[in-house]
Amino acid sequence: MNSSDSPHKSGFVAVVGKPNVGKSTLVNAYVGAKIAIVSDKPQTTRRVIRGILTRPDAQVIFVDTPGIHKPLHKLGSVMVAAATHAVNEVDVVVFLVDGSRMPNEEDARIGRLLDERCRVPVRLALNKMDLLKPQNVQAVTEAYWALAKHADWMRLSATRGENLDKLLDQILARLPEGPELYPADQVTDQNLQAIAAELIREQVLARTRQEVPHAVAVAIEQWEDRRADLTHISATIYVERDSQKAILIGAGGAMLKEIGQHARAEIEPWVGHQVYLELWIKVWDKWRERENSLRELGLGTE
Ligand SMILES: Nc1nc2c(ncn2[C@@H]2O[C@H](COP(=O)(O)OP(=O)(O)OP(=O)(O)O)[C@@H](O)[C@H]2O)c(=O)[nH]1
Ligand SMILES: [Mg+2]
Repeated sequence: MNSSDSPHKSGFVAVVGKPNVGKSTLVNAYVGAKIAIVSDKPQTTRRVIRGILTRPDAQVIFVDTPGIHKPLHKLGSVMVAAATHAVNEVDVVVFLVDGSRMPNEEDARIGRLLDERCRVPVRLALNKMDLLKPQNVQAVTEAYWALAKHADWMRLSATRGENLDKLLDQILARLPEGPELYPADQVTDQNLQAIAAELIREQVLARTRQEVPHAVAVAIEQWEDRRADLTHISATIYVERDSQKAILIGAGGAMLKEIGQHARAEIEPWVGHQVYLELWIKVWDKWRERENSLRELGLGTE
């Protein structure tokens, strides 16, 4: 029920920016659940994912997007195209930047892209303010503001939850009146299998470096409710080379075991009961370069 007299609002908000600035962290914070995986590696998010915030007076559908970057392979091109497309499918765009450091050419390019292509209101959000040194506040703020002059701006910290309420107020001010578009208890548009695959990939990302995180994809092969309180999940982790497979297996299988244990603990609350997780690792040469492999892994253009 709406406690005030103001009309109920609903709409879509795309969060865009370069990789690793905290887009998924921000969406998760608003939704109150990990609907998008997070890592300290760039290009973690590969697909557009919706995260739904339902309150008595409004439903805000956040659209988390892959970081916009200069793509080096087919997967990268698909990711950037999806993010770019998202800015015109929404009511408001949040241009998220790493406000703890000065902008670079990637931020400037996204600023130009929004200027040229985006026809909806843009909110500039300077994330990671917890890392910003007081003496740099003015220079950093001015440098970003120069990239998005027409946008209202806000400094915030997605990890600490600082100023998220203020940014949300700015967003709500630009959302249209409208009814709930999703059931009030739904937090994302992804199905359980997609969430599970991502939670497995998150555990891989947390434990690998350099090229390995980028070379990993996860596919759910089997999902079987063996008892009312037990689901059996079998998943394949794809990598591009034998050397990467060896890293993921680890000495005596220790790495794979650790990935499985942590992923299972993350998946179980989503499933609502006990999960038996079986993981396989397969080499799929150059899967990121090919249209058919991307399609098969659910990363194609659709
Ligand atoms: N200190 C600090 N770290 C943050 C903040 N927000 C996000 N991070 C960290 O920044 C890193 C990247 O976060 P993500 O949410 O995965 O970034 P993203 O923009 O979704 O990245 P891509 O999906 O690769 O485009 C993670 O290590 C987060 O914990 C913040 O407000 N402060
Ligand atoms: Mg992300």
